[in-house]
Amino acid sequence: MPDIRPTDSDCLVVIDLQNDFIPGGALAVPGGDTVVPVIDDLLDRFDHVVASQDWHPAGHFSFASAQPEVQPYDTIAAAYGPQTVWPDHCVQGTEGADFHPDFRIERAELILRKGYRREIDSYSAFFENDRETPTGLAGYLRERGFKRLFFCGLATDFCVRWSVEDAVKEGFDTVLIEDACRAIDLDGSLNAALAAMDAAGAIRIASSEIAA
Ligand code: VGL
Ligand code: ZN
Repeated sequence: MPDIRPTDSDCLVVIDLQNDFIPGGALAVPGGDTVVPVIDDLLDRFDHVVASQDWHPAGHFSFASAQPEVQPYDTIAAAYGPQTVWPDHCVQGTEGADFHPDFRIERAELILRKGYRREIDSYSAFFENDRETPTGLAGYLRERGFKRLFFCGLATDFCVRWSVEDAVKEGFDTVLIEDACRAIDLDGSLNAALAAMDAAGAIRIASSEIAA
């Protein structure tokens, strides 16, 4: 039964719904395309929407191609700790960095770009991977008066997970819309992500629980 009615203090946060994370893209998330219609439906149920956009300079240090002797999905030691290296993706200004053509980005009141510092990756939409450089999103959302954030998008086990955990830490009531996300799932990272989000205090719901 749909029992959640979004109000003016609720905001839908759409994480990285970009071409490179869709099958056919450079860092395809399996089934990533299937969330597009689910999220399209959600857009009509929220008065307020923000979107994040992964936005790397060419040669970003998180690209395997920028590191000697590593393959995509290996882990390297960054100055701030372990960092997975990825295929080149979401390079600023490229088609891969564009939003999926069926995502009505015009519904977003803010587009938050992240990952633009060459030496720091940023999974979370709130803090970069050094865990101390803020993106400014928490301040924006607080100033807008939002109390509860609903997360959807790609990928469940990386950018969605890290954003959800930071949202809880920043004091927001935090909800994961599980069927509006898909995971990369490296070595069990999806189950680890769900457990971590639960432990943090986020709640998980289905999109059908949100009233139209
Ligand atoms: C993401 C890996 C690298 C994501 C972004 O959006 O989950 N994952 N960059
Ligand atoms: Zn990235």
